[in-house]
Amino acid sequence: MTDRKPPLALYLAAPRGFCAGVDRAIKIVEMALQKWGAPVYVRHEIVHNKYVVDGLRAQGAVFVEELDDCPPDRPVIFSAHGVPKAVPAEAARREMVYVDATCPLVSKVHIEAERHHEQGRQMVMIGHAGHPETLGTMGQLPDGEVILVETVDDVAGIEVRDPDALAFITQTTLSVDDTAGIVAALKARVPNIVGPHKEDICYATTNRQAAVKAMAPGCDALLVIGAPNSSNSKRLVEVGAQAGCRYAQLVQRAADIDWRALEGIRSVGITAGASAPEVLVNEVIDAFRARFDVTVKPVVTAEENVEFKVPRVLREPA
Ligand code: 0JX
Ligand code: SF4
Repeated sequence: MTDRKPPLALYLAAPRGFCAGVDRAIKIVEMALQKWGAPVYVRHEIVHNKYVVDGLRAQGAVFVEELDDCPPDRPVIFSAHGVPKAVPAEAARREMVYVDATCPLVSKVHIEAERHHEQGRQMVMIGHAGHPETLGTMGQLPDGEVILVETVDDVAGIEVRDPDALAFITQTTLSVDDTAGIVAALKARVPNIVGPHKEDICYATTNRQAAVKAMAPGCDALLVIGAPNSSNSKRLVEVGAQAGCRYAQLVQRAADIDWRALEGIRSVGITAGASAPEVLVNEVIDAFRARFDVTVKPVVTAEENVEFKVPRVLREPA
């Protein structure tokens, strides 16, 4: 009887984990806690990750879903996913101190939507119903002005006011391939539809999916570190499965790993969604090292050097 561990090639995706928008949003909460002290309120999870949220909560952040759940005399921060226009408007009406941590790449889509609307175009948004980013982006325009499309099949059912005055925008965290199919269906149905060059999927989403695509076919299993409510993380699992990995799973932390399902594997791919911190990646790698003789093999498909400025001083609205 030998206690030698079985060999395992551990493919580690790069880029993975935090994107520039997540980094900025978390820093904004930390700066707010420093400036104003606890409690600082945050409308919705600042990013979709329990470890991050629990850490900020321990420092005095209070996470709520609606402005109504915030006292008027404490600062409130809006999450990285963006908010409908009515939210900052209501905060201003209540004379609350607020800071908007919406990712600049989400704000860019908000501006696109407004521009199309001003130019008289009806809007289609490709996104997931009920997701905070979709609610926030659709909420930039008056009710009923944006038609939500989630699938290729939805395209046939949309009611177009004027086929020469239609535009589309997208959520930033969608599957690149699935979205290309929906955009193609929209263009086939309404040839004069206008929109971005491809879609509004951000660099971080695109790069993380490309890394997964590169490694998935050669992996017996793929683990994506991320939360069940994290759109970009869930898309990485789908991309891995579509790219040919037979066992692709989302795990929040090492404790979630189903080791029985991984019995006999010779290779595993590891990546992390844009809201999952590197400390959790290391935790998962350590859990594999405890059970296998691990050789880490980085799979680098892009280099990222995007950084978004964090306001040096968090200002109160005038
Ligand atoms: O659910 P999402 O992927 O939109 O959000 P998450 O997991 O918090 O990721 C970072 C924020 C992304 C905004 O676009
Ligand atoms: Fe911004 Fe993209 Fe990160 Fe979302 S995933 S916060 S859009 S950089």
